[in-house]
Amino acid sequence: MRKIALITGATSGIGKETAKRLAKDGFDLIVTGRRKERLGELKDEIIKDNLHTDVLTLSFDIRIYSEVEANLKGLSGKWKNVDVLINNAGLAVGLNPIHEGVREDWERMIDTNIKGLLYVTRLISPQMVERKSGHIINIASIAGKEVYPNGNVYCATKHAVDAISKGTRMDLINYGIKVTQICPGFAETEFSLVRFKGDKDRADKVYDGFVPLLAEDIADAIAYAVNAPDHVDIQDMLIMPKAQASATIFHKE
Ligand code: NDP
Ligand code: 8X3
Repeated sequence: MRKIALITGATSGIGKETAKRLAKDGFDLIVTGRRKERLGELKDEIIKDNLHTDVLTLSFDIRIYSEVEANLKGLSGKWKNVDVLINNAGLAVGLNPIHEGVREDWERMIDTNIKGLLYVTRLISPQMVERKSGHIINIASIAGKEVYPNGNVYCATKHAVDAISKGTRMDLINYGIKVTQICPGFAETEFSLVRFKGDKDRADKVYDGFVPLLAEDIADAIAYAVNAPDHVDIQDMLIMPKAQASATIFHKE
């Protein structure tokens, strides 16, 4: 039987490339995000390249529990049994010192990166527990390993993901469920455009002078963890561009 992967935040970047990659690896897919049109385009693209792939698109805001619940509790038929959950939806908004922080930015990050991830995990994990099988992959960050200047609240949300990944692994170990955390360094996606609220010049400058990761590089890592033998759990992967040594140390040409 074909396995099912649910990927949050599949309208762009890492989530989108992961959907395309897992379709090639034989998964049927549930892809989510707010931008409905993009989900439709992704579905068309995947089906065009992988005729046998079944794709379900669900458009909702991960911050709003009632929307998450309506979409995920309503899953029916084969879609109820998600084999792999990839908690990828997330964002940074702003890059300010704490005393100049914008409350709405903090709330967007906390509500998306922590609460949204928890909502989805809470709704999807019980059927994994019941079936004693499943794999949860959380996309954290180098920002969940280190704190950098002005990263305060974003780093806090990714440190929270780190704690949630460890706690989830402990809580689900007796049910045969694997938990993987993937921690990328700088990857060129829409991440910086979102962080700098649509300021493309500022976003592009982030990647000046070095070769950043591509979304495909992280999709490859996710596929490696997903396709590992049953007895192997890839628990935590830190993946950086060659030119990045830490959250703040880069070799730029
Ligand atoms: P993108 O901005 O390209 O993609 C983010 C995805 O998250 C989009 O599909 C977006 O969908 C979704 N999303 C954001 N907010 C919501 C929401 N409220 N409800 C539903 N979906 C939402 O960035 P990346 O691909 O880079 O980011 C993916 C993950 O990787 C994030 O968790 C990020 O923190 C993490 N990461 C990224 C790094 C990087 O350098 N790029 C490095 C380390 C970690 P939509 O807007 O359609 O809702
Ligand atoms: C995204 C990478 O270093 O901007 O999580 O936080 S960083």
